[in-house]
Amino acid sequence: MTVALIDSGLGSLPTAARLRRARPDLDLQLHLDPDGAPWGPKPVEWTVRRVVDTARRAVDGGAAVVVLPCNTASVVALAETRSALGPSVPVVGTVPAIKPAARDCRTIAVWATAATTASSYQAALVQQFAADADVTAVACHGLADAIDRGDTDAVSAAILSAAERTPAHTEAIVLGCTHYPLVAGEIMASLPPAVRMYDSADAVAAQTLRQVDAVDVPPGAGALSVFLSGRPGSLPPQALSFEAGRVLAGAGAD
Ligand code: DGN
Repeated sequence: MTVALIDSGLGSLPTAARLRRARPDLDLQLHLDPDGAPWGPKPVEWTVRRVVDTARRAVDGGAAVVVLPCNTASVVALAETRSALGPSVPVVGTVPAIKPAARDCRTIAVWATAATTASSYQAALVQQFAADADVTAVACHGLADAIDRGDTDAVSAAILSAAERTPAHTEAIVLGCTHYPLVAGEIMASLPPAVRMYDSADAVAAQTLRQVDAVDVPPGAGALSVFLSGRPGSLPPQALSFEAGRVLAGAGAD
């Protein structure tokens, strides 16, 4: 039995790195969708179908716990994925880390895909946990896709554009897309040094480990299986490095 992580591309790597560190024996399935990525600009119904179909395949392939280490997939498809898989398969979702940021800071910018920043889910999180804070949503057009493609110029341009739309007095930035920790250094360099950064990978990994214990996933051999949509040539270039262990190390995960 395995734990399946489903994202459009490389966004599952920070969470996979933390799971690996905590439980090196766990067998992991990584599902990447180079044919369908990016999910952010897709119609909601399309993303729901894509995520639910992938989750069903993961369970058919032996997944005992399914993780959506992807804010976009979670805000649009978490409820549907849970109801499609039924109560015996826990599904762990991801939401922008607005709650911990609002505990520490009063002015917050949430960097995320357009689908996440426009979602009622994010609005509800702000209402629930950051009603007293000044929260700015910054849609980072093309950033997740540029990270998947390893296009460093497009990554820099998207970060610059987002930094320009981040208010000058911002105290905390929430990385509300799981791809963004992979370029955390460049994001931090684009902002004043005092800005604090929050992401969801620790919380998602911790919740996944609780579910692994709850359904009693037996120890595995630490195998890592990567499932890709489309043709083998559609593998994102960084995933090749990841298979050689370099992206996990380079991502630093913390
Ligand atoms: N990693 C996904 C997220 O957290 O929203 C990005 C999804 C996409 O394809 N843009």
